[in-house]
Amino acid sequence: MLDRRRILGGLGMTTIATVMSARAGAATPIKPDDASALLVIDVQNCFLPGGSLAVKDGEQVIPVINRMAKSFANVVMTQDWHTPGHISFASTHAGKKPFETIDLPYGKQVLWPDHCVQGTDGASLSKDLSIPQAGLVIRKGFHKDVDSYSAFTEADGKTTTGLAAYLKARKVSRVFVAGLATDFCVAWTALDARKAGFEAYVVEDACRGIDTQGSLAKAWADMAKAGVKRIQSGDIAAA
Ligand code: VGL
Ligand code: ZN
Repeated sequence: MLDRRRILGGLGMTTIATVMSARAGAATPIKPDDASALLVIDVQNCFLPGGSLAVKDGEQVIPVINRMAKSFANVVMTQDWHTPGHISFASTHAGKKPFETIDLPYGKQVLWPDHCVQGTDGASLSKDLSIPQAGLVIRKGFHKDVDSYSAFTEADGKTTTGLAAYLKARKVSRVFVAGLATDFCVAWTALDARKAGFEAYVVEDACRGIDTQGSLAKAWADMAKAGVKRIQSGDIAAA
């Protein structure tokens, strides 16, 4: 027969407390409140199957995001929104191919296939998104000579999109980031959220990455270093 008192005595109080709090942590879902916002990044036709910059399995994020969004009163969506002949397009630079990089005044730029051109079907948000309460759609990347992966700040590192001020005016202090692509627009958004003083979570199963030249591993490492929390959609309390 097991002697419960002897087992507990052997473990010691600290061990028991640690085991219990670890269990409680795993079992306690995060409950989005009025100070929380979901940022749904670039779920646009160009990044979905058949699109010009299709992200592998990108469509799989949509049901996850739709489900998770029901738990959020505050939702902001973003839309990559480039001019024709945008500086981030390989086609703009003679002799350059997609996924090559060039040096621009603001830093290194990966060159992409033409994508998300203003007003085109490819730039439309997916018709399968179902987030009627979304309060703001923020467009980015519309300056011809500057890219903007981040929903907060353009790639020049200084031009703001206004998102931080909007969220602060709404008394939002923590953001949950989901969408496409993990290693570019999602990661840059989460990193800038930290720089702007927000608590930031990236919901891994609600994102998919492009992964070019080690970009996905680097993005997760940069995010960990910046204090971005990596969670799963199941960690958020269902509506
Ligand atoms: C994105 C590459 C170029 C993204 C946007 O949404 O992650 N990636 N433009
Ligand atoms: Zn883009």
